[in-house]
This record gives sequence, structure tokens and C-alpha cells, in this order.
Amino acid sequence: MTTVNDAAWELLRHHGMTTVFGNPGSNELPFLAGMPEDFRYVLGLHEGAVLGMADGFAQATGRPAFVNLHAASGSGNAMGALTNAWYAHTPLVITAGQQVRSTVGQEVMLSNVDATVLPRPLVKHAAEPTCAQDVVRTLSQAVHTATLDPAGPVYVSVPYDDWAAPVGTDTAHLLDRRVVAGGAVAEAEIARMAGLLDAAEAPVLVLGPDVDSARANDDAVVLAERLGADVWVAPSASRCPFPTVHPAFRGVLPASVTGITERLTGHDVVLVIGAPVFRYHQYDPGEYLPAGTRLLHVSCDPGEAARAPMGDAVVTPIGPAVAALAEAVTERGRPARWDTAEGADEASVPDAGARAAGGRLVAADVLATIDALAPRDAVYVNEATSTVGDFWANIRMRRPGSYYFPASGGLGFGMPAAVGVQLADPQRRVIAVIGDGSANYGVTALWSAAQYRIPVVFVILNNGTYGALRGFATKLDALNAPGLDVAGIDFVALAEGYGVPGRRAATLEELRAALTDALAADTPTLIEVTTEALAR
Ligand code: TPP
Repeated sequence: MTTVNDAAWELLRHHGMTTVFGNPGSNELPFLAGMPEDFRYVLGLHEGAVLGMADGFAQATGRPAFVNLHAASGSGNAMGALTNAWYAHTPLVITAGQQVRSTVGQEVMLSNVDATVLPRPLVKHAAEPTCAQDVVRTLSQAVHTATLDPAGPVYVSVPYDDWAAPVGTDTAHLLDRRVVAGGAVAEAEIARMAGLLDAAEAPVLVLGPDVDSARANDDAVVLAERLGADVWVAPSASRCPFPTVHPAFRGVLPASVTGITERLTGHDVVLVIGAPVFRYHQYDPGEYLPAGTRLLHVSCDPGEAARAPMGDAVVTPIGPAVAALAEAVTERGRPARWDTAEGADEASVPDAGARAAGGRLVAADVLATIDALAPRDAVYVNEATSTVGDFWANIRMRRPGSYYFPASGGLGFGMPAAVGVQLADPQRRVIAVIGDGSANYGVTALWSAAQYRIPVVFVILNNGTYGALRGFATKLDALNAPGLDVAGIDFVALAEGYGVPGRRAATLEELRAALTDALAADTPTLIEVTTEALAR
């Protein structure tokens, strides 16, 4: 007899989802007991880390990842991480074990009461199959829903007595279907946008994370070059959609209304691709756009397009749209200002003696040192919040899939996501730059890195404080707010405790030595650097 369990694994295999990110409980054991040998289980010690690893893995592979959590409590622990997956458009199939079907109504221990309500509004769809024979179809629906544009997380709760039940007769069809979006680009709209760009005197591009997820980076370069347009990365950047060494690259837009308007002044047409318009952070009211500037928006997400406060939007798959735009616009030639742009592909190695007052290192110097030593195709996961500007100013990124940052700003993504990205892409080295505050939300990922020998280089910038909040406390006139310092944490000891070799670097020379060794190792390593509290 083929059971629901047999058929579920078969379905996952059919979709290439042979890695299970999970943290188990009693409700999940009957499912997991049937796991075939060609699958691998990646255990995370906290569900935030489980989801973060899966998020990094799915973003780096561009394929849906499979997650298995424990009932309501495990799902609840993962909710913070789910905010990031939701805003990153990460395809995830998240399953949670439910109590025995006939007992859920009594609310016996570990019942997931109102299971489909629990993860909303951070999932595209949430379901609990109405009977055992609908479990596999529900999982199939989850995979397709998670993957179709805009991609995102889907949640499925499964009563654990369903797994042993005989499978329905129609399951075979599920292994024989393809569900794809037509993928057609909105041609008339692309032609209209190309016409507006051609007629513009000073167009500018603003590129967002979905350009990188669609791997449209190279076409974005062609588009910028043909238009002779400078390129900004959309605010609150969670990925790097454009090579930062290209002379057209201007940096990341600030996450405030007035900051953006200031940067866009002088441009008559702004084309935003693959990002919300805009993901502001600090409230700084003002004019959304410079007077007379027109904004065009290309998005794969109808919600994102509809909720923007300005601009003409077209909802269309990003990859083909960027390619079509690059072809449709008229070549203008390379602007002279690009030739005078700073030689962005030359490393500047900071002076080995450089140090801020008090013996702490300056984060910018630490980042420049990392950049000088890292492989050219290194992948970065960044979760050091007060030094994001320093990061983009010092780290050169050239290839698609080079940068990941929590898309909703929810901390706890960095360390686990780094593990997931490295697992997905063993050919490229992952360097995780993590603040001492942020590290604590996802620190258990060190254990998974150690156990599965996933060779991430974790660099902890230990400034003893929640630096970004110190900045906000000044802006918000809230200097008396308590709870902003996190002194007294020994990350080398923590790393060793989780099985990851740790090392402290107090000078740039020590950092260089530690990084050189870490990059040569085939195991994870952690380097703790004491940095200045205020970013410069
Ligand atoms: N809790 C979660 C889950 N997410 C958050 N974004 C915050 C709290 C609020 N928060 C934003 S930045 C920050 C905090 C606590 C400080 C992070 O400190 P650290 O990682 O040391 O980086 P630094 O700002 O010092 O560079």
C-alpha cells in the first residue's frame, strides 16, 4: 500500500526539494520517519534559524525550499524570520505537524488551533487538508503557489495520523503536471516606457532585489549602458542587483522621502525595476519626487505596484522585461562622467595601523580589509545595521547573487541565511558580516554550520551596542530610551561552544591573518572584531 507519506516524499523529490530544513517535535516524527535516503535533513536549533537557513537557501538557488516546523510553537518561533521571507519574495513551503485529526477540537497538547490563521498575513496561502487523501495535492498546490510570481512562503499544517493513511488514487497526476506563468512581457507597455526613456533628457535607473532574484543583472547593465543612465539601488536593499564596480553605480538610495527626492533631483524620468516604490524607513515627510519628474515602475508583484503612492506601474515578469527594455531603448552612448568615476575596481587597503580612539577598529577599515582579501566572487550576507553605508562603500560586488540582507529588517536572518546560501552555493565563499546585537537573534545557526561543515566565514562587528538604534534615538529625540547596549558578550566563546573555531582580531593585521586562515579553511570560522560604536 502506498501511504500519504510515501507519496509526499515522491512529490518533493519530483520538485527537486530534497533538503528539509527543520526542527522536530512529536507531531512531526511520523512524517520524518519516512524520509528516504536521497533526502537530507538540516537541523536548526531554533525555528528562526531554520527559516533563515531555508530563506538563504531558496534565495540563492532561486528554487522553493522545504521547511518542517513543530506545531504552533515552532511556527510562532519562525514568524519573525517569516517577515523577511515575505518581503524577499522567497518561495518556501513551510509544513507544521498537527495533532491527530480527531483530537484537535479538544485542544489536546500541541494542537495547532486555527492553524491556517496563525501564519497570516506573512504567507501567500495557508491550508490544512480536509482529509488525509488531500495532503499530497495540498502540498503540490503549496509548491506551485510558492513559486509563481510574486514568489513567497506558503504554510501547510498536517495532522500526523494522515501520513500512514492510504494515498488517494489520483496522486499520480500531481507528478505529471507543470504549472508555469506565461511569462509574457507586457510588450505595449515596454514600448511605451522605452519611448518615455528615449524622450527623457536625464533618465535614471533604480534597481531592486527582484532584479537579482530574476538574474537580470547583466541585462540591467546593458539597459544602463544603452541609456547612459546612472543606477541607484532601491532603498533598504536586500540584494545587489547591479555590479558595484560599474561606473554607472551610484550607491543605495537612502530610505527617506526627502533623501530620495534629493538624490533624484535633476532626472526627468526615473525607472524603478524589481523593488517597491519605495521601502522608506525613517519618517521624513516631504515631496515624493522632484517637481516635474516622472516615475515608471516595473514590478512582478501586483500588491507592490498597487500600493505605491506614485508613478505608472506595469506588472510583468522582471527578467524578460529588463531584457526587452534593454533592447527597446535607443543607444545614447557612454556619458563622459563615467570615465571620471572613481576606479571602483581597485582595492584600497586600509593602513594596518588605523584605529579609532579607544583602541577600537573603524568598521569601514574592517570592511575594506575584508574586501581586499575576499575572493572576487565572494557572497556576502550583511546584518550589521549601523554600518550598511560603510558596507556598500567598501565591498565590491560583481556577480549576481552576491548580497543578502534581511528584507523586512527583522534581525536573526544573517547568520542562518549565510549557512543556507553557502549550502546552496558551495563554489562561492560566503562571508557573513554580523553586528553583535544582530548575532544573538540567530546565533544557533553556528551549530548547524559546525555540524554540517558549512564553511561560512562569520565576522562579528562587536561595538557593544545597538548602533542603529543609537542613531535613531538621536533622530527621534529619544536619547533616554533604555536597553540600547549589549556589552559583555564573548563571541569567540559562544562560537567555540557551538563547535565553530573562533578568533579575536584587535588590529587590522590580526584581522588580515585571521581572514586569510578562515578563507583557507574548509570549516566555518568566526572572527570577532572590536569596532567603534558609532559608524562614520
Ligand atoms: N528585533 C528584531 C527581530 N529586529 C529588529 N530590527 C530589531 C529588534 C530592532 N533593531 C534594529 S537595528 C538593531 C535593533 C535591535 C541593532 C542591531 O545591532 P547590531 O547588530 O549590533 O548592529 P549595529 O547597529 O550596532 O551596527
